[in-house]
Amino acid sequence: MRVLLINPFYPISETPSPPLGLAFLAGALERTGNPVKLLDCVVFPFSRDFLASLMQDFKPDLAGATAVTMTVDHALEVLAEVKALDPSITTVLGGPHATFCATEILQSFDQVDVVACGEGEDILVALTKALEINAPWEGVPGIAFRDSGQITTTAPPPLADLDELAPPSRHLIPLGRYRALGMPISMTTSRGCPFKCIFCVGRKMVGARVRYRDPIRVVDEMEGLSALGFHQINLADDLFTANRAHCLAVCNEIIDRGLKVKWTSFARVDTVSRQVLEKMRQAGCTTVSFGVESGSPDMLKRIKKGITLDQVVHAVQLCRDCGIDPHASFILGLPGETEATLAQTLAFGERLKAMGVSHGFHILAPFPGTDVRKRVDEYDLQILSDDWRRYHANRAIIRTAGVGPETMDAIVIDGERQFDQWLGKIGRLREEGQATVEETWPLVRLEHTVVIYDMMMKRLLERKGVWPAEKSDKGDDRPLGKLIHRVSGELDHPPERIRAAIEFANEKQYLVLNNTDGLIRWSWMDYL
Ligand code: B12
Ligand code: SF4
Repeated sequence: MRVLLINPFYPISETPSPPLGLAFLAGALERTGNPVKLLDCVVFPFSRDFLASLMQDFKPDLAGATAVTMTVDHALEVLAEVKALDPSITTVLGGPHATFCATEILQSFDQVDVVACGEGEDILVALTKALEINAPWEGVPGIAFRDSGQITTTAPPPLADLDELAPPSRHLIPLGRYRALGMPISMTTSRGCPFKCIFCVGRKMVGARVRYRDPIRVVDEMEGLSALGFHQINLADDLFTANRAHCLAVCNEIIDRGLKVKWTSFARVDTVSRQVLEKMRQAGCTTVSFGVESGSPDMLKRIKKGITLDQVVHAVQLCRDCGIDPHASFILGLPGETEATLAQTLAFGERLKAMGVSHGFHILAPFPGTDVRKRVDEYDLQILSDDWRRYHANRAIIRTAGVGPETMDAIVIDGERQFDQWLGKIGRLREEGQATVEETWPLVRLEHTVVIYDMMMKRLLERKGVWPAEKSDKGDDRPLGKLIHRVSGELDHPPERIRAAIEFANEKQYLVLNNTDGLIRWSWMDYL
């Protein structure tokens, strides 16, 4: 079976990582002999023509899209185009949104034939086998599908043994584009989380029992990613620090190999200790993100977070002592939120800031599958929108008895303004010549990213980066100067910013120059 996997669009401002779930699915499919292609709408602009030519070349039998709640509309649009182009293709939707909305999706969207619930490796392989021999879909585990006007759901497969899984097929992902954009790459060392926070679906996707990968294989993978030029690896485990022995084993393996790699991870404040953090620092960990959620002890109990504010203060102080940057994230608008609890959260955020801890605010998005959505009537919570595109957690789509959406939005907007002010300050210092290269780098990298992203999404290299070679193109930097000139008119950025970004991309070899058969052709280094 030829399988097309689809990563739907979501904005660069959300710091996208290369799609790890799809890479795992592709690995499982390739291992069982199924050719796979990946359409990545995060770093390529989607168009029907682009899809049509991809489908004409590849001729898929099966198309599978992934989605979180905020990206499901785009995933459905792409699947509708797939079906319109070739109705004989079987379509599947999977990921954390579809898993908990299978019936609604199958009832409303004809372009979806199958919904895959939970971890997809075994499901997708079983589905390809069933399609190959025309077997009934009842035998495929973990799916929902329409069957004579009814929706049939099959029992989930056993949770995978992580060391038995095929390695993620990252060669199918345009990693070069993510690297050019400066995005971190993610990998996992475990799956699962034993805790029961009422706003989270992560645990429900991957189970409460944490499964671990062999630390040797984990570090092999890290080594491979670092060799590809990814200097920041994000450990996407739900809870990397869930098990002290596993965490130490991974760190020791990195240290023993002398691997110099920087990485970040998620953790709970009650699962870190000085010994673990010191080891993590020694092994290259630069930042740990803690879900603190609220500065109100009552709220923390209500949302079943199971941590105390004292534990938060202790954990972030330990991080600071060990040389790791702690980051604390809060969720506004959880059940029971009032002006008073918001004030507690803001005050606690300020307290952390005074300790040198960065923090950020999201607003509760009650995702399908969460307890908070399922039992909304038991909480003082009103869900204001079922427009899934608004489930990005940056603006309020809920109100509690005590707080309206405007109040919560104002807090997040203030945080965004502070970030802009910080960038503005760096910009001013740069103009006055009073900032070092290191100090201006966050702003400069952001400027490069924005230009490079616009060039990718406007297909500027494809449209403007190809021309018949002339005498004037000879010499090392001639074609680069011409490229800058040719694309500048299409970009809404100051000329010096465009030049700096393109020179940077060229120097880092994110750009590739091909000069054969009398044609100059610039392209992005797509595959690594
Ligand atoms: C690491 C992580 C991130 C990272 C990297 C994300 C990435 N794209 O790689 C960052 C920090 C960038 C991030 C951002 C966001 N995240 Co996040 N993230 C996670 C986390 C902790 C792990 C994801 C992961 O890599 N898992 C490992 C891979 C292997 O699993 P997977 O991607 O889920 O894929 C498997 C299955 O889902 C399934 N599957 C997936 N797609 C398909 C498709 C088909 C056809 C099939 C058959 C099966 C299938 O099979 C895959 C292999 O087993 C999860 C928690 C969790 N456990 O799900 C939250 C989670 C996915 N994130 C979540 C959210 C909300 C977001 C953001 C919207 C947050 C924000 N406001 O910015 C953005 C959106 C990004 C996006 N479009 O994915 C929610 C999603 C809930 C929802 N219903 O929307 C989760 C579940 C956490 C939560 N709050 O409960 N995230
Ligand atoms: S928020 Fe974190 S600790 Fe809580 S259930 Fe989800 S993954 Fe586990």
